[in-house]
Amino acid sequence: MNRLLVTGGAGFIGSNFVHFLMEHTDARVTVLDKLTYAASRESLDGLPADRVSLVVGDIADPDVVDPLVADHDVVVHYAAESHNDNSLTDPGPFIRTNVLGTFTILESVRRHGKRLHHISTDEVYGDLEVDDPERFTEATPYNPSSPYSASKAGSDHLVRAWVRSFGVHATISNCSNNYGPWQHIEKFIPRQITNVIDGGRPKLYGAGLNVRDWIHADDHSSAVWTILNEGKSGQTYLIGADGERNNLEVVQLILEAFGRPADDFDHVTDRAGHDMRYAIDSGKLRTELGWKPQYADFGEGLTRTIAWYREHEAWWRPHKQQTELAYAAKGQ
Ligand code: NAD
Ligand code: TDX
Repeated sequence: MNRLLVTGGAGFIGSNFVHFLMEHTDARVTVLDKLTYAASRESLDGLPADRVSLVVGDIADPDVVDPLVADHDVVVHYAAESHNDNSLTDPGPFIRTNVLGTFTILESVRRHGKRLHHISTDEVYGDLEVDDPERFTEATPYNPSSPYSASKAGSDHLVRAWVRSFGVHATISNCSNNYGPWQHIEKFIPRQITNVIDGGRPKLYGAGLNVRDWIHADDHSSAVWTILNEGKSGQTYLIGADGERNNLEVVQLILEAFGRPADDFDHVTDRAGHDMRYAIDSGKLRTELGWKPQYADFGEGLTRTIAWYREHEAWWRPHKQQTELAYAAKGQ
């Protein structure tokens, strides 16, 4: 497991995973990333050059993927189009990258007999009612709502089929909503933090009562590392840290951190088909593989994330105006 090919390693969660590997393991990493609008080379700055290299390329291009897969022990597959709102505006790139890109990687790991870990999302299970006592488990039926989550569900099904039909050595993890450093400011938490830094108001879709199950990106990374080492081939593991909060609560925590009034936010146009609630039961991962999250306290993780965005204004500032103009055009 010494040489890892990490697709999407210049994005939010992938880059956090590469930092995790540098800090906690002796793995060597090649990042394969197309450097879309969501990527940032800076997220990989300062990492040891003898252990991390970046190849700029498309996971849907077999000529790029195949020689890289041949040359590594394991593929950890993060690359994706990841934003639900964008999938509602233009679903095409989601099908191409998330479905065709995963197919391309699967054919390559099959050809070369390599191990794959596929990164996916809890959104493949659809949503829950706010008052439903159930949480998602590995046995929950797939029921995706958006073009994004449908494309991720499609990619999961491909991985499962390649395991069963071709004996590909693969594992899958479905994680809940991540927060932490290097997350693009189009996403909920960094959008609101940077709005408040700018003296603006957070923007809540609809009533703001939708629930997300927040996990720090570092905890996602440690879970993936655990699965890479201890996970059983063909298995799916759900990753979550018991971090359920509704969006209004999160906005009010952010406002409180800046000393702003609790009602200093706007309600804006709701997302079409907006999933109500995600909630993960990560019992299998904890019981069978012995994983547990380090960030037990969401408030503390959020405080550190707010500090990070305050300290890294030069990183997000160039994207802020354009991101907000695109939202404003949709009444959001
Ligand atoms: P992100 O949008 O921040 O990063 C995605 C990365 O993939 C970017 O660096 C981008 O350049 C790259 N990429 C996109 N298309 C590519 C292509 N065709 N070829 C090569 N690289 C390409 O996304 P993220 O939030 O870091 O999500 C990473 C993975 O984790 C995704 O698979 C996503 O579905 C999954 N996930 C995300 C969350 C979350 O809360 N963000 C939760 C669960 C699972
Ligand atoms: O400005 C906003 N206001 C708002 O109320 C934005 C951008 C979002 N929201 C709401 C929508 C959701 O209920 O906040 C919640 C979180 O929104 P996103 O950050 O867009 O995340 P979500 O749609 O839940 O999906 C995320 O988690 C699962 C990731 O983007 C996915 O890649 C991952 O699979």
